[in-house]
Amino acid sequence: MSDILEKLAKSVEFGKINKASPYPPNMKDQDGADELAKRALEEGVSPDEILENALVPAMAKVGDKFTRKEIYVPQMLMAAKAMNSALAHLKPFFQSGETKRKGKFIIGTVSGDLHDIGKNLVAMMIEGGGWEVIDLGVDVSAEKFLKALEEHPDAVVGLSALLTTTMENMKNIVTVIRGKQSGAKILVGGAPVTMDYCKKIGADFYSPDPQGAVNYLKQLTS
Ligand code: B1M
Repeated sequence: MSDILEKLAKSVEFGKINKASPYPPNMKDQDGADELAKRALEEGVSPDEILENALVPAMAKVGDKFTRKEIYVPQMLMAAKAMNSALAHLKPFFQSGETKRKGKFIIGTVSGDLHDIGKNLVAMMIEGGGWEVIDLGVDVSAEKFLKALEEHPDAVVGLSALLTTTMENMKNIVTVIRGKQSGAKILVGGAPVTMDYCKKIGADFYSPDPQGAVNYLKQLTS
């Protein structure tokens, strides 16, 4: 891995948001994820490379350390903030592309779940694929998804869940949507979700990553 990507990955892993941030104390006055992501792009590193070779593996390390109880929620939160400051620089690249909209896509993280980094990435890539994205945020109830769908009846719906507990809420959301809008297309994703689970709860498609979600939407319009 190049030096800059290595430094960027460390910034995310240890929650160093930007140079001004005093956290973590041993990285004081060093560039953080904000400056390093900007510089990597200026040096010609592609947004995909930054994401796949630095940001995503860094977050995986954070998760592993949390599992081993080497870090706790506050450190995980700082890592997420650092990741978001880097992602802000990548966003324009993922959103560029076609201006003519292919359709609408409603996305949200399901009720009880506050994780939004993966959901935001999916939203960015889908927007970059030419779709209008209606992002309902995190902790989104079945009623809120339904209301959005009533306002945008042709939209495809995307549900994200990161917890094994909140994944269960997907089932209720799919049932409520099917009860009122039986023809709606529902895509599900997030680390604990599988194709088997997707079938079990009656959703239409599961994608493990943003590209699979983009491909699914492409296939719907072709
Ligand atoms: Co949380 N957390 N967290 N957390 N957190 C996990 C998910 C966990 C696996 C960590 C661990 O134990 N190793 C664990 C879940 C265990 C489980 O249920 N099996 C966990 C836990 C336990 C918790 C709390 C319960 C901790 C506590 O309070 N004791 C708590 C729950 C809060 C809540 O939601 N109610 C909690 C809180 C938090 C923070 C708030 C501190 C923070 C989130 C900040 C934020 O999102 N703004 C956080 C973080 C950062 C993580 C980890 C470290 C990183 C998540 C992440 O952003 N990954 C995570 C461990 C891990 O993932 N390794 C962990 C990077 C992101 C790019 O990947 O989100 O998987 P991901 O998205 C991917 C794919 O899944 C897919 O595409 C994305 C890009 O490739 N995808 C879709 C996602 N949505 C999709 C939708 C689609 C298609 C694809 O279609 C619609």
